[in-house]
Amino acid sequence: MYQNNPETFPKHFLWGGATAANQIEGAWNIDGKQLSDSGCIKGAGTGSIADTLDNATRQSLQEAIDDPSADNYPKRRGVDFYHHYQEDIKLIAKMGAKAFRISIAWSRIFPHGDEAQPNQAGLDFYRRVFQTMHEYGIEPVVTISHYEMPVGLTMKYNGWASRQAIDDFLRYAKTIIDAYHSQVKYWLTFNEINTGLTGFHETGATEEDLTTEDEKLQRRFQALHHQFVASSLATKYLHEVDPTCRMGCMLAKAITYPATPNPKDALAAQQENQLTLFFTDVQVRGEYPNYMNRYFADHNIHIKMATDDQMIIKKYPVDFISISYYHSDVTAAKEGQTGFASNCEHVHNDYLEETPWKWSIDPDGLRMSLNELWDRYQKPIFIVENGMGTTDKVGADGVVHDPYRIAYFRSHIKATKEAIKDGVSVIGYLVWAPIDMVSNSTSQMSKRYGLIYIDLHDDGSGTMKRTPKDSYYWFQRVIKSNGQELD
Ligand code: BGP
Repeated sequence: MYQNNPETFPKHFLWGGATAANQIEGAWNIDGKQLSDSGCIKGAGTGSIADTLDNATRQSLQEAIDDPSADNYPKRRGVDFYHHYQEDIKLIAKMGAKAFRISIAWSRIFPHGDEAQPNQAGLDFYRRVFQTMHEYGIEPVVTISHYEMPVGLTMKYNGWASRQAIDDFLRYAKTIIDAYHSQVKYWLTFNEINTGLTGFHETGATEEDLTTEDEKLQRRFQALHHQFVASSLATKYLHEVDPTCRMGCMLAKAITYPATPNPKDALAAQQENQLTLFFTDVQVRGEYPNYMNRYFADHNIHIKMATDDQMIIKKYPVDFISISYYHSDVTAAKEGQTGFASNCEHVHNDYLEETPWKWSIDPDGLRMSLNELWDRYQKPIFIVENGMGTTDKVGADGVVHDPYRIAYFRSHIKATKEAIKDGVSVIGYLVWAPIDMVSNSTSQMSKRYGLIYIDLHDDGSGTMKRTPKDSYYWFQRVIKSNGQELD
């Protein structure tokens, strides 16, 4: 039967903001916490993920473990949310947020990852954080693993490359589900799980002992397989403990366009898109898709699976899909090369503007991504990250005037509204980020995303004072009008 699509955002739409423990908390060695992988990554300056996060080695990690200061490791410092959480949540509440996404630092709960008992001080911290959110009527959204695992587990058995990580993760996941299921209804297992395709940063497994690209891919896909199983088992447990809770997967959704109408470019783009959708195919449909058999054969990848793994993945898929969306990509087929998704290279999109960090700005890509995911799975979609990282200047009046950020959000919220009119079920939109924080990929403070400015700089100087930017007041109006007032 035909029926009209909704004209606008649904009534209980989850407007709000998102963060990650390793980028905001600081307090890296306080109240029993030990280091996580992310606390062992140096600042990259203007570098890229490849220069920093994915090139960690056992030696670089050991040097970091032996270094007792936060000077070279900005994620140890964060923006001291650990001591500012009440003030930050109050400001986020005043903005009108209905939902606030944080992640739990695994190493605050199980400091080295293999303890038999959790760290009570860590558990108490998040209980207080969720309590504060509820006092302001804010719905917590929790990522169980956001780009970090206790570095102890990387050193002990090379992170997710080892099957042992499934058991250690489950002990941690069950502990926090037991502790918070009455406070937290929306859970996500692994942040941007598809970034595990580039290695250490997401898998916690170093690769210095490997030489060829295919050997590295073998390790990454094995690690990701362990995460798929762990994610399904965590979903199973969540539903057993509390059927009112919902588990989501989390995908870094970047749509890839072909560079030209040449079918070779279109094929390259299709394969790149499949490499992203593979993750939701597994986590939502519960099956490894056939096209990946081809990819695994082309790259000589053999994933070791235990007898029940495929059954577990099939039986316990996620309840909803969550995505981050920042930009789109363009791909061109490379002359003379064959092999699934190794025959292409990224090229510039001349139709789009970019941020100073060269991320394209493409709201239509968000609308297409939402349609694509809805068509493929018919599961509710939660946008749990969208935003613009750029430099900000504090004005003479002490406030950041950021029309560029407002323009970015406006265009992406409009695109979301269009997708809803297209018939897509979108349940929420969280900005990245309500507060400034240390950048994930470059560890800079100067790459700012926040609607609230934090006076902290790349060299660690600053008062940590929090001040709303113009975008904060703009978003306040957006939320108040449930997305009607966007100008
Ligand atoms: C996503 C991550 C976040 C976040 C954001 C912005 O990939 O989930 O952790 O930081 O991107 O990225 P960046 O800080 O690298 O600019």
